[in-house]
Parts: sequence; structure tokens; C-alpha cells
Amino acid sequence: MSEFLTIGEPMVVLASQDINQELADVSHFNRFLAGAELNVATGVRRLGHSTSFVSAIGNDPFGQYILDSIRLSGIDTTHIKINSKLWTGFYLKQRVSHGDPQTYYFRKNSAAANYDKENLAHVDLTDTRITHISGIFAALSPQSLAATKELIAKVENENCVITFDPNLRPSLWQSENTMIATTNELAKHGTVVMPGIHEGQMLMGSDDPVDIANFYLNQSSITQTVVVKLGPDGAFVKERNRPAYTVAGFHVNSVIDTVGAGDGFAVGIISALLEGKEIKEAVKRACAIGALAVESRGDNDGYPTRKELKRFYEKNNRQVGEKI
Ligand code: KDG
Repeated sequence: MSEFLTIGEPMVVLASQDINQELADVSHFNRFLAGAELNVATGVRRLGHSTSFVSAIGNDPFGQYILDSIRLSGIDTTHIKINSKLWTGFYLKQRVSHGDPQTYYFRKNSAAANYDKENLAHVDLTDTRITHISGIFAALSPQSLAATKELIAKVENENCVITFDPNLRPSLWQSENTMIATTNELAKHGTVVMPGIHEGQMLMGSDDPVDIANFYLNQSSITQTVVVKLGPDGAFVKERNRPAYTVAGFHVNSVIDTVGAGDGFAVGIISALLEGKEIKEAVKRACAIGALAVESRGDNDGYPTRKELKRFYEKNNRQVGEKI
């Protein structure tokens, strides 16, 4: 099996071609690959790491496009089930001149939302060093939550690190209370937990990075590192029993689309940890990939290859000469 594995809902995004149009008025869309956990898998694979993606798709054109694209990228598709009775999820995304775009999901009762945890019995985690869990898959349905918990239990039997991104999507949860309780419960299994400041506000009532980090470190002895995403300002890092510090964000010339930046951030952390880098280095890479992500239209199209990452560092006069 692969050194990195994640479970999630693969999606197609239809992104508006015209700028600042209401979704209801858009006639022309471009199609891209999407889905938070698939974004992470795509980015980690693009940096050269063996990657497995666990999920389900429908037997439909969007599912076929997803499967073809994932195969082409070199991600292991052994554990992607094809369910001919259900659809592949997709969503619409606005193109905006500033801020976050409006989005609209078509994913209820999708093939991925009905992923059966029994399928995980065939997933071999022996060689897997990092498993990424995001709050989105857990939010989809009772089945996807059960599968998330089953995967966590399997991982905890192996010598494997869990990276956890709350990825709050209130519209997917039954209620705000369920979202908060379930997300914080899942976070207890994360070795590295990566909330944003606004997520901190929703999940534990403060947008102060120090309070957010302390909350996640105090609620579970499994959690060793909390990285609080500060958007363009970079990230606040607290490792257990070590002094906290902030890693500055990189300058972005023009923000084209913010969707996928958080997943790009996770790609930076995960790929660097797989290469044995220190957390500080991993967070720098996370900030770099987050910055690259917002400069392109698709959700994961801006994530770099190794060469592109090197060029980005050189251009930005940071980590020049660093062996990446
Ligand atoms: O983080 C990027 C995701 O928002 C996008 O790819 C679609 O998975 C998605 C979601 O649930 O929003």
C-alpha cells in the first residue's frame, strides 16, 4: 500500500467562466476535479509520494472523469468502489473578483455518502505513514461518519500518524451542535490538528490562536501539534511542550480563487512530514502551497510539482537553497 492514504468524497466542480455572476445566471462553466480529501491526495501525489484514495463513485460520466483523472495522476485507485445505483457528487462554483465564491452542492445521497465501512476490511495500512481525515467526509451521512471512525480505529492499530482538518461545512451537518461535538471528537485522534481561526471560533468559542491550540492539545494526549491557519498571515504553531511560534504567509500577486487553499496547506504539512522535515519547515511549505493554490481557478490545479515549489521558493527569496 501507499505511504499516504485518505478517505473522502471525490467531486467534479463546474466553475463559472464569467466573473461576479450569480450562479443562477451562469451559462458557461469549466470542469475541474474537486473534493477536499481528493485535493489533498492530488497534491501529495504531485510531490511524488505514493498515495491511496478510498471512496466510492457512481457509474456515470462524472465518476468516469474522476477515475480517469485519479489514475492518470498515479494515485492508487484500488479502494474506489463503483456503485451503479448512486450518483457521483458535484458542485457549482462562482468566479469572483474578491472574497470567497458562492458554491452549490449536488451531493446528497451520493455514492461516496453511502460508502460502506465494511469495505475498509480490505484496506491494508501496513506501509501507510500518514492518514488524512477531514470533517467533510464525516459530515455527509451516518455511513460516512461510521467509515471515518472505522478508518481511525484501523489506523490506531498501526504505526501511523493522523492529520486532521476540521474543514467545517455547516450546510452538510444535521445541526451546528452535532457539527461541533462530532468534529471535536474526531480531532482527538489527530496527531496534527489544523483548524482555521474562524473554525476555532465555531468549534471552541475563540478566534485567538493560542486558545485554539491549547484547546486541542488539552483535549487529547494523542494530539502533538496544532497548526492554526491564519489565512494570508500564515500560521500559528504549537507543538506539545515547546514554545509556540508563527510562520509568516507568502505574498500572493493576485487572488483568483480561494477554494482549495486549506487543502493545499494540508498538502504542505503532509508531504514535508513524509520527507522527515521538522514541523516548522512543514508549515512553511504549507503556507507556500496555500499561496500557490489561490492563484488558479480549479480547487487543486495550483498545487505545485517539486520543480514548481522550488521555483516558488526561489522567487520569494525564502528557503533558497533548501533541499526540497
Ligand atoms: O476544500 C475544497 C473543497 O471545498 C472543494 O473541493 C469541494 O469538497 C468540497 C467541499 O465539500 O466543499
